[in-house]
Amino acid sequence: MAKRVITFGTFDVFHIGHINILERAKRQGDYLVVGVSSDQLNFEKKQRYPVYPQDQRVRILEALRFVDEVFIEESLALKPTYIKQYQAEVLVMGDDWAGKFNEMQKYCEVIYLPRTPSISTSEIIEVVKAL
Ligand code: C2G
Repeated sequence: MAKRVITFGTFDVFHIGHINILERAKRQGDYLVVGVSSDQLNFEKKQRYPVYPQDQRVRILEALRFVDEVFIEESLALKPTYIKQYQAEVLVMGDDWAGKFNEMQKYCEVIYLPRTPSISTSEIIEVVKAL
């Protein structure tokens, strides 16, 4: 049976760090499911709404050849539900989240991959604002 991998994120103002983590996440198995933070969840996490609305962030992710399925993540607390619903055997996150999802080891393997250095959505927003 295909090994299913799950990952989560906002993926706002899509950039090379997002490509790198998704490509490496896919290599942990055969089928990659991505949970995209809803606009509301992003507001709760970061006290601002994303630049790209959730429907556009979903469409960008769906267009990638190494992403097989995309859904909207409505709440951080629903991780166990999503892991079971999508039958994920592996959860992949960037290491800015290192240790934060160890509780999910009850449901699947949890892997933290190194972030791509020197790029983030927040930095891009600051650079563009300053132009
Ligand atoms: N990322 C990365 N390198 C970067 C920037 C981001 O590897 N330079 C990774 C993050 O570690 C994360 C993914 O890309 O695994 C998505 O990043 P964000 O959109 O910033 O995700 P975040 O808002 O942190 O949401 O339930 C968990 C959260 O929803 C994660």
